[in-house]
Amino acid sequence: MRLYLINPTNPLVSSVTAKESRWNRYRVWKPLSLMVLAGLTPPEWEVVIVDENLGAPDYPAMPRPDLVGITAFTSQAPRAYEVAAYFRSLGVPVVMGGIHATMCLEEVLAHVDSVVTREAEGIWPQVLADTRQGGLKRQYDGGFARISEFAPARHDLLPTGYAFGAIQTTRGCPLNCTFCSVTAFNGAQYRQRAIPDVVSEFQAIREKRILVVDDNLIGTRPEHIARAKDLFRALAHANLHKQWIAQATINFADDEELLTLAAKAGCRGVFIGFESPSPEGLRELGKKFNLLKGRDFRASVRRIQRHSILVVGSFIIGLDLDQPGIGQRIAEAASQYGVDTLNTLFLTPLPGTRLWDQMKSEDRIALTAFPEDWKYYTLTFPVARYKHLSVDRIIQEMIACNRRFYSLPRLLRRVWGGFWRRHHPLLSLVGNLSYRNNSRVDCMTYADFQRQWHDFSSPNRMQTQA
Ligand code: B12
Ligand code: SF4
Repeated sequence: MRLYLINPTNPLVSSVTAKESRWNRYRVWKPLSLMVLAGLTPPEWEVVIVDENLGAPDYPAMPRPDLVGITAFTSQAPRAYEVAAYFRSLGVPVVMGGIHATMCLEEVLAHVDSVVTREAEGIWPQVLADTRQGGLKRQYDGGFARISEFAPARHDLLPTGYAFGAIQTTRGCPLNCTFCSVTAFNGAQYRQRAIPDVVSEFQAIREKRILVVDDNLIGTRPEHIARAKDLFRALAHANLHKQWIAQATINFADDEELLTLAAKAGCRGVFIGFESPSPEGLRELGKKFNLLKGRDFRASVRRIQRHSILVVGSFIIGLDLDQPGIGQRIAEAASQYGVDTLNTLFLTPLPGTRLWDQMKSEDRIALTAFPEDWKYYTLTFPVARYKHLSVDRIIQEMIACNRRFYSLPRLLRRVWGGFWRRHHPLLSLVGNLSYRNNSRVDCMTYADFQRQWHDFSSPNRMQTQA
């Protein structure tokens, strides 16, 4: 039995990044979901993982599979449906799973033979058994997996050449920010894998650098932090010589022992969502966790950096309270906090989020010709109608934000500061140049997007309910 597991590209993202940027963002990260599915697949199946971010293969030249499994974030859905249509035209059954399939079940069912909602661990062997017996069902629900019983991902199935390997150590987030899909998709309960399993999977990863994909590696409660410390101790003890980056909330900075252990375990960078420069903005986004009284973001960032851990700060433009000038304000706030690199995104209603429900009820979702328009749901296009910012204005704000933060004098000052404080100046330089370059490529993409904007708003364009 032959199984193809496919990560579809987003042509919009990859056509820009592959052709014009040396730092193709989506080539560096491995599709962990498919490696996990492969790990859950019994040995009688021959598994091939296809990551279209490396270039779509010549499918007709490949041997005919018995089953195709496709994963997709929302922004990948249009291409996912093209791939599904091709294999279905050959009579090969196609099953789709992942976040988009879960949040837009009806739409996805119209394009594939079978859909697996939520997490696959508990149900994938059943899907494969049903396929073998010719009884594939239209719909399966995996629910929330018992994370303590994870099978290790198949890290051997993708070619080398990615900048980062990938691993997951926890799932779920209790915070449920308005714009984020994680609580709706993975649940509010923070679930942690057994530490020895994580260490041995770390060991199995060939890449020297690893992305820990957890939405919040350290969690929010004292027992989560205690577990994170145990994990870091175990990783340091195993002496793996791996460097890794992760996502965490700002409380990462609050515990010196945690930071020391993280650095010893190989942590080199952390991605932190600051989201908005103002407390009102944080309240609007439901990110109350960042509102802790007396929090000094600059001091917190410095404490992390003192352990030679770089900080990537993430912000969002397009909140209801954001007025013209917000781009500059974000750049200033990020500089003031002292983050090493800044990643600013447009507020985007993703299906299944609280923000989606709110904007939908207020008729503020602008790009609604689905599934085609999903390709713009990358958080790098303004797909909604924002309260105080027209489409041209919000794009200007984004450009102003990046121009200011990544201006050469600021960039050099940051990198020099890092050099002085000895926290990985080379990494900081590469990160800054990469973001600076990407933001220039984005300007060209915005120009195309703006040219097409009047078509987007045309009443003749098909409106499809998600
Ligand atoms: C790592 C990550 C990335 C990596 C992706 C690497 C890769 N190629 O997979 C990078 C950094 C590239 C990335 C990019 C983006 N990401 Co991202 N990312 C994540 C993150 C943090 C973890 C995903 C992960 O690897 N999980 C571990 C695996 C094991 O879990 P999983 O993918 O959910 O897979 C399980 C199930 O879903 C299911 N499953 C999945 N696929 C399939 C397929 C089949 C056939 C079956 C049966 C089951 C199945 O089985 C798996 C095991 O249970 C998630 C947050 C999250 N918790 O999901 C956000 C998340 C997926 N990203 C998100 C977004 C918005 C993006 C971007 C669009 C925007 C951005 N700038 O971040 C871009 C995508 C651009 C594009 N290509 O179009 C959103 C997606 C929401 C949505 N509705 O699409 C999420 C949920 C975060 C959020 N805040 O809401 N991301
Ligand atoms: S943005 Fe981060 S903290 Fe907020 S719900 Fe998503 S994963 Fe949790």
